[in-house]
Amino acid sequence: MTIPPTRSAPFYFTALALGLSGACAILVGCQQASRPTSGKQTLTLGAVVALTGNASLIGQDQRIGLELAESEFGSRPPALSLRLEDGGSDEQTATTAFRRLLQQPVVALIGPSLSQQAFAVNPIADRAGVPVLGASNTAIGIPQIGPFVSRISAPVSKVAPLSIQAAKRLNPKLERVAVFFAQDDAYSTSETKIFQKSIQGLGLKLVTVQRTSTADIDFQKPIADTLQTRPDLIVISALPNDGGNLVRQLREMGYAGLIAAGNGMNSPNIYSVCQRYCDGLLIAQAYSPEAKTSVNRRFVQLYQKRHGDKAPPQFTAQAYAAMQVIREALTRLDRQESLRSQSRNQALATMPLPELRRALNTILLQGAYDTPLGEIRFTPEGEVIQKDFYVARVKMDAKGKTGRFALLPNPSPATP
Ligand code: 1QQ
Repeated sequence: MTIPPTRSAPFYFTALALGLSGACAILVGCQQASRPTSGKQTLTLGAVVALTGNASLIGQDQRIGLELAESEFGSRPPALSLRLEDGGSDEQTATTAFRRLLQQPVVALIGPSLSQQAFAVNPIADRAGVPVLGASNTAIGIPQIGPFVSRISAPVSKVAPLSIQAAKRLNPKLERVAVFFAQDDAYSTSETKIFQKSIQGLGLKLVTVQRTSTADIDFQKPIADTLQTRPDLIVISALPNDGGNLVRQLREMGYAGLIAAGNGMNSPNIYSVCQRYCDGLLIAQAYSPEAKTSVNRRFVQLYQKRHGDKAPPQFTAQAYAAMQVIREALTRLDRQESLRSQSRNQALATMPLPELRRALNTILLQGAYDTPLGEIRFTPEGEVIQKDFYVARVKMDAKGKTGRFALLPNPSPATP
């Protein structure tokens, strides 16, 4: 089974018109009024990922993970079909996508790709009582948006310090650190605080902090200013296009020291932006393709069947894990409801949708999940609890066309 391609607006409005008797301007309100059930044996899960704009290089990885998860888990009872919407890379496009999906009888939502978008759109789903599971939102404060918001993407506080520690191990003489961050992006502003805290915590000297924008493509001036401060490490929090261009221009302008990038550049799709200059980048990871669990082996096998012998990227694994978590929570809920109602099937299909969403949110946060990311649990607030993190160093091929995220030896344990 494949994910239906991103649908155009007319598709959703037609589906909506066919699926509902009577026009409801805000469907969520109608659902609460009439308490409809999902009505079908197949439940619907919505997902909003960046398929256009700056973050689309990340969204492409996420889409693959969702497609693999749907083919692996979609048809297991209770069957789950995925509606994927392009959330773009800005708040407005994500809002439109969320509103479209909330007009469907979705049991939950995955996404949107960016924290910047999540802070804008997750409150809409939260108010409607629809669970939202973030698959790539890492800024501090995401689970605190509301009781229906959780995430499987580990926060910057757990992941970002690891690449600074790795840089220090690679160059023990490291002293002077320059920081760049995109000041108009919530993840970047959140991550840079953690980076700066770890830089100072390790006794390193913060020689300059440069504020950029996710829309920037030319960094000559901030780079020239930075090089005068003679850094031995440059640390970047930005999205793939601006971050990739920054890395390329740093090298073109003669910087030869270490570069650590944050989660915004955590995709092999950056190769087309920074090309051979991506080589050597340090990026901490919330996923290891090398993890020896049977769940991860199965995931890697599914990925490689479609994508050759490449290693699946972190965002693909997180998107897959997000759908797996929702799938398993629904299965547990189905079992619980079947026992309670003593009916063998359709227990969830006959449940009023608002109740189903509420029960799903509750049971989802209570479970433990054996995913390709390792064992995942949640705090009652919806923050992910994950054990293992890693640091990769990008190795480009001689032509600078392709490369790989090579995990550094001695994976670092999570900071407490
Ligand atoms: C966030 C992120 C992005 C860089 C991933 C898509 O971590 O916005 O929270």
